[in-house]
Amino acid sequence: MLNEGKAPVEESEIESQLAERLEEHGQEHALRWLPQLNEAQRRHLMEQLVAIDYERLDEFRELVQVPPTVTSFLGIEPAPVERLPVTDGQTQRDQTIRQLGAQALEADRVAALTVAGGQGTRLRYDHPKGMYPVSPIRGKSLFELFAEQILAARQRYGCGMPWLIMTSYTNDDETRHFFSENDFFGLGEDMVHFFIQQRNPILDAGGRLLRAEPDALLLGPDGHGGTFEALGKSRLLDVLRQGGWDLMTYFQVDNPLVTVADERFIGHHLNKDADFSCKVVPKRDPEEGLGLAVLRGGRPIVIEYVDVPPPVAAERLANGTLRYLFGSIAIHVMDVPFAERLLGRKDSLPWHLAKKQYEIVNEEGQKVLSPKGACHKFERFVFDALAMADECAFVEVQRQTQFAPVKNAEGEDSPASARHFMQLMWIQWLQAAGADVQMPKNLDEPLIEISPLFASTAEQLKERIEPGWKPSFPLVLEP
Ligand code: UD2
Repeated sequence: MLNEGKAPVEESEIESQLAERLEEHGQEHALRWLPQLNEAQRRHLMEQLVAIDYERLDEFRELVQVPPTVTSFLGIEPAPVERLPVTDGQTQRDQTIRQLGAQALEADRVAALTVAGGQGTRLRYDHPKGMYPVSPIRGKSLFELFAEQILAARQRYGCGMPWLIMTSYTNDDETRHFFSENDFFGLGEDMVHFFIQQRNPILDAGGRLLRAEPDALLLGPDGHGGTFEALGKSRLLDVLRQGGWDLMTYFQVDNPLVTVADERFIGHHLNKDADFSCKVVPKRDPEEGLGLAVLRGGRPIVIEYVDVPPPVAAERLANGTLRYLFGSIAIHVMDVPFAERLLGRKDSLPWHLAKKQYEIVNEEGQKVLSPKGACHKFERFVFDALAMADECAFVEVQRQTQFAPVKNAEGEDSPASARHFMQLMWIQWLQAAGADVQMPKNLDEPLIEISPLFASTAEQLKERIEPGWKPSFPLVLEP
């Protein structure tokens, strides 16, 4: 929301207008910061203050003062989901639908989009999360694994598949450097497009601006829902349209199991003539941190888990299954024209407020830790776009072959658990392909790694190995 990148304004003009603007928007306290600074610092802070989108700041101040009401569950029901096929009839229908997806890939309609602007605080890794060396034997980074999937899709479908990567102000330089150091993993520099998400001021409980440094505002990325605005600003939607890519396959940087070119998922999206679709899995337990796939007033939406009252999340049907069973694993297909339509709407995505703790600069100019929950951060969620979609397909996928996010340093959803599930999946692929393999007792040791360039799915592995083959471990399959 800072108008960064705008033409510089004359300094005298800035000074004369700034005080007035700050007062008008309840931020006069910021004027007291300026005399404490040297000339260069003063200029830096003034530039940031001038660049604020004050209309949006007013919106945030209002949200701090009158927080949005708790999500009501009246009129909310579980959403219909395209389930995994079980019967022969369903499997046949699924095959036909997969064809639709394969045709779209062959027609070079699909671009990949990764959101990688998050701060990755929980992982305690001091670099962009995509650089994390996650694969069990080769130690390939998340970015490299995705790049190999894209290369594999290009080879398989004869398509161009560009890759759009959303970064943030804090990790953009390092991310770009990583790609250029690795020669863009063979994807071609011109087919990897980085775009930076916007950042918003973080406010105190009175709706007032805060500082992270004596001469810098406390700012935070605007959430993955910022994808649309950032795509618009970067003009990448034009690049997609001109190249004939009218579908985007969207995934988070934290999930090494994602299938980037998923024929079945893309097929369901097209079969339903959807604008925005969503992969879902049955929730592990009521507390699992997945947004719920529901209908509100008959329209599909995702409600973030923090907004679901625990008794609602825990409701069960007579047969014992959770009433709100399906959670979003944050993998989507969206139409490029839909993203363009969203950009044109003033009322696009709502803001969500998170109350957090940050290191801030106090009125005396000292760095202190704010009280817990005292800093108000504003984010948008990409799945809120569903409310503006005409059609949506919620598509069930198998958790263990699609979702093993790297979020925490240890325990559940950590690099160790992701490696465990990657190895589990590859062994199951081998078994499904007819290899003579027992499930090892311990999947926490490095045992197996299959490059996406060798096979990106179980079906592709089946094409590559002989039934009855007895591999020895550790096993690395790569081209
Ligand atoms: C997200 C979903 C949750 C579930 C889960 C699955 C939200 C609000 N919740 O939870 O419903 O699907 O994922 O793993 O999304 N990111 C940015 N810019 C930002 C913030 C995040 O690019 O400003 C990216 C981030 O790099 C990561 C992804 O978005 O790839 C998810 O962010 P998160 O870790 O904050 O989401 P989480 O785990 O709370």
